[in-house]
Amino acid sequence: MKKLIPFSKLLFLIIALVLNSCSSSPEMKLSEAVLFPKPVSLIETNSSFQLTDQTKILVSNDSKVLFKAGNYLASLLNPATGFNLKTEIGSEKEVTNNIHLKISNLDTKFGDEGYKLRIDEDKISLEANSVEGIIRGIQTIRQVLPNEIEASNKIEQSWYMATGEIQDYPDYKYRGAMLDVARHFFSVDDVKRYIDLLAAYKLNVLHLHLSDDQGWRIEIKSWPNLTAIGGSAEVGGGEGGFYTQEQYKDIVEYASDRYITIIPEIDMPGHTNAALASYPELNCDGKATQLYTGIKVGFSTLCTDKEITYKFIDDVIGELAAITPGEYIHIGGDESHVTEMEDYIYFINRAQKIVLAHNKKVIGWDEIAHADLEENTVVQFWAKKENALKGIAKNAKVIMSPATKVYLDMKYDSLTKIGLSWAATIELDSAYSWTPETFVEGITKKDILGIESPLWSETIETMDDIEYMTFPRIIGHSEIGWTPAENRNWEDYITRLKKHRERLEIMDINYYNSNLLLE
Ligand code: TNX
Repeated sequence: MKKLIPFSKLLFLIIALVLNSCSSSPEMKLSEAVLFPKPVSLIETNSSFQLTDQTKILVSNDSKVLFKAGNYLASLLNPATGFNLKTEIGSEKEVTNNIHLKISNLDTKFGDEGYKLRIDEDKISLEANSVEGIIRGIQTIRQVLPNEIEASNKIEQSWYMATGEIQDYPDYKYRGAMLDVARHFFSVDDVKRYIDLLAAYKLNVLHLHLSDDQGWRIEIKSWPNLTAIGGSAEVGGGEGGFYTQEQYKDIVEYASDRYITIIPEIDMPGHTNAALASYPELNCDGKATQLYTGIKVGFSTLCTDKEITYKFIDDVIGELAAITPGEYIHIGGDESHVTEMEDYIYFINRAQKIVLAHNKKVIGWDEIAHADLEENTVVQFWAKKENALKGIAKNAKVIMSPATKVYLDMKYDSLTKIGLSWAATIELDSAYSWTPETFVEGITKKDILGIESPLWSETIETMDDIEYMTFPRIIGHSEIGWTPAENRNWEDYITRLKKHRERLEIMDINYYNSNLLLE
């Protein structure tokens, strides 16, 4: 007969096992955390830290911005954990079980956005040269936690993080996305959600394309018809809309709390039908145009030889500069097919001077390289490499937005229901497999400010559409901007992205479920 273990002994054994598993830290591997963008270096120490309702977020001095960063971290952790984590001022030595955020003097290679994240069994320390780096590191803390941390409602589970150390800093200092709110208008809440999604992948710029042929989307108090008339249309005949200056400031502040800079664009001298329909005097023939709801490009132009045009630009840029803390204003300059080259150059030269007079620097699409470029003017490469090279020859830095790789409005393949395909269809592998500093012969790393992924909205009508075209391609773009080329490869990327799908689902992102994710 088999010898049975007495019930009391068995009970004791079970209790001992349970107690043991509670008190000691389970072994976990930091290298198994799915991190986007991939960090520069990672060392694992094979244990774990447990986030509990007793964990404190500590900031070492009473810097207001650091305290705010602590509250931002708490706001990311509290919904799913159901905890009520708070930021406190104190030293990490006082207590265990804390997440300590600290400004320190890291090596210059960390710059403003780099960070050092050390996860031990009993505490976490996140250090950076500036709060910007703390905000970037907070995104890594998020990703080291279980996927469920992204849930908007409380989930009953333990919150372990693998221990180790991550040292991380970006390859390029400008890592942006652009949203076209002119062809279709998107609400303040949609823009805020977009900002949150960009922040999670350490992007630091949101360029808002605020005017085009189909709509004018920002209140300009000295030219009220821009929004009263020009704001009332959009592609397909919808009602359009615009941001009041107060709403715009709210967006700017929301972005700035996540250390994302808003770069506003007023496209000129082409792509201006909404303005031309609002004010007859901006037209060479003195007659207002009709509002436009189609998707053709290149048919409109401001009248470049009327003085009122420059008064108009000065007023618009003046009001916009006053509510834009970022250093850049984007003046468009693309596809001005009905402006004579001579007039175009004259116009772009004057427009740059106006922006400078309002203490901002200029960004323009690559065509502006035909003009004389002011010191610090940046050329955004999207189509013609000759233009980008011309800009570089004139001492400009370049933002890399090659339409064939980063245009988020391009279809994934011929079956994609929304989007365009004039430049290419862009599957996940194509979007990921390129390198800014080798993409165009003659454009080298020192010429490049960074990369930006534009989402044009001719066919994009809802937040679901925005998410579908943006995700997951932008995750790849974020990695191209952050992670040095020698640390990136497609196989490793797609393997991590497959594992990341569950998190995208919990984040409720309407992403494109490519066949490449299913194999
Ligand atoms: C070209 S990219 C444009 C936009 C369109 C886009 C559609 C650029 C500077 N101009 O006006 O929306 O193609 O993909």
